[in-house]
Amino acid sequence: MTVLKNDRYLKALLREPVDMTPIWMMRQAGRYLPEYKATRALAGDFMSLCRNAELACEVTLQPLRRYELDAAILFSDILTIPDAMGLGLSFGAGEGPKFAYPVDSQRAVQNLPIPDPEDELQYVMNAVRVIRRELKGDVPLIGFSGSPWTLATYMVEGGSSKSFTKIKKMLYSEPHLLHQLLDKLAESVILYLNAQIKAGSQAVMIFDTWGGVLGHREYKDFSLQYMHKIVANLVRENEGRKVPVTLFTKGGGGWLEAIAATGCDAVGLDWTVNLSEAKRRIGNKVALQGNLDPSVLYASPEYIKMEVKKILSDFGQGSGHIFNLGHGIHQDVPVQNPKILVDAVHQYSKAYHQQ
Ligand code: 1CP
Repeated sequence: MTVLKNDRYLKALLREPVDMTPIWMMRQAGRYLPEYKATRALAGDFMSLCRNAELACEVTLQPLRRYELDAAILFSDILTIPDAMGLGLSFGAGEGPKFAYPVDSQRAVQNLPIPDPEDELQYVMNAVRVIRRELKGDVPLIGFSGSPWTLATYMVEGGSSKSFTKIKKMLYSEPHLLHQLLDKLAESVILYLNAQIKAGSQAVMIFDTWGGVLGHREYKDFSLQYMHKIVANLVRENEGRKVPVTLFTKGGGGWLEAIAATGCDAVGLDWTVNLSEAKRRIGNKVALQGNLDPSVLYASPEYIKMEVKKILSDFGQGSGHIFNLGHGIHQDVPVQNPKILVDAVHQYSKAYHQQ
């Protein structure tokens, strides 16, 4: 078993006792950090940064140098899989992702290959290996993937969307075709996450950023079912330790019981859910991750601390909580504010972990 200097995050995911509540921040490496902007400029475009293992490692470690975070997350993107399937991903300056060849027909779905993680996606595994080496056992490394549904939204819409009209049209007019696409994506995600675990990721997380735009029946059929299949097919142990799995559906507050029943170790929550209610509904089965509104990082130090106290008190005594934002950090938050957040979580949570 690799000895970790700080394994609070892994312990909390398995609801084992900890000295304080661990914290990391979704999208903790990114444009709110001046050093990130400098490294990204060095790499050129965003995908070149992801493809360069040394630079991807550098940006992964940047937030850990500033803040006492309890986990590192692989610097990459959820759209690496559709890119490896040949859809031609690009990020224009200051724009969201775009695909040159969106999935718009039966033929397009049939022609999609299932990427080999140690071939087309080897650059991701290389980044995992370099980051593990450079972390030197300080904190665990989180690997990740998008959920099949969330990946499909980008592939069918051709990029980001607000209304999701193309994929919803496919859902309601050609459901079998969408299921074929989701099946291929689930298979690809299983291979991808298992390869990340083999390469050294000590926990994995599935981002279902757009699950919340689905109707309640459609969520179970078109998103949750496929995440369930992924969870069931992951290699959940490596280096003599359990590899915990976190599922995060943004806007998934209505489905917490069903998400927890997939066999995952933790459920990620956005800020629309009260942690104490979530704990009452599912808290003894799985750990909970969340759930500060990322916009609180615009507030004063006093306000940030007050919000931390409320969330810690919502969860209450004992292990099983991983503090996080309810979604990714905003690009323009003052760089000193995450330090206030991280230190407050550690300081105020000690009282909840006295045995
Ligand atoms: O210009 C830049 O520097 C690119 C901005 C950027 C960054 C920093 C993108 C493009 N991706 C990333 C990194 C990233 N993406 C990480 C890195 C690790 C970390 O957390 O520090 C992770 C985990 C992601 C995951 C991701 N990408 C998600 C799921 C999580 C979430 O925030 O909802 C999604 C939806 C994406 C798509 C994506 N990639 C990039 C952008 C700007 C977007 C969002 C587009 C949209 O809003 O639809």
